[in-house]
Amino acid sequence: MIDREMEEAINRQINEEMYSAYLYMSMSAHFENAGLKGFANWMFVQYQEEMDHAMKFYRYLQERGGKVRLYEINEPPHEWESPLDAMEQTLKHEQHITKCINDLVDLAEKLKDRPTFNLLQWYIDEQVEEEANDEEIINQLKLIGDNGQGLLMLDRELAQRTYTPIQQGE
Ligand code: OFO
Repeated sequence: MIDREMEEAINRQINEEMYSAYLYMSMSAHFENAGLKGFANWMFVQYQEEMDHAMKFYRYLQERGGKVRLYEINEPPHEWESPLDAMEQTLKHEQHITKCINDLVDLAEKLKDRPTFNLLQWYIDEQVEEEANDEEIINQLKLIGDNGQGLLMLDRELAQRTYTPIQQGE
């Protein structure tokens, strides 16, 4: 049976992941309206991955005999000044999520909760990958500057991203 303090912290993290999903779905809609279908696709895949992150915690909590509580999800922004602005906000948000995961690791250590500590290793790796992906796109956007042709090429590249569901127990 999972410790109550950890149960509450994971429920809060489910909410963080749901907000992440909401944020990226909002960005996807924004890019769709802006005619950048590749960026819209990339963000939609990101939205799907965030739902997986939430569900991985959700299932884990149930496996450990915890009670899932779903809290209210904050309203995300609807507009961004430019693709660079949206990607910089994405990176900033992911850095916040990394901090949340690190705090959960600290709590797992404090409570000597080894199963949760193990689970969190997956999220730590995922955060490294997410921040690196965002940084790569930000660097490309900075190189592109206001070159419309370059932006369209990047948009085409981002259209290639596909969603691979995470396996349970992965
Ligand atoms: Fe973007 O990693 Fe979950 O929130």
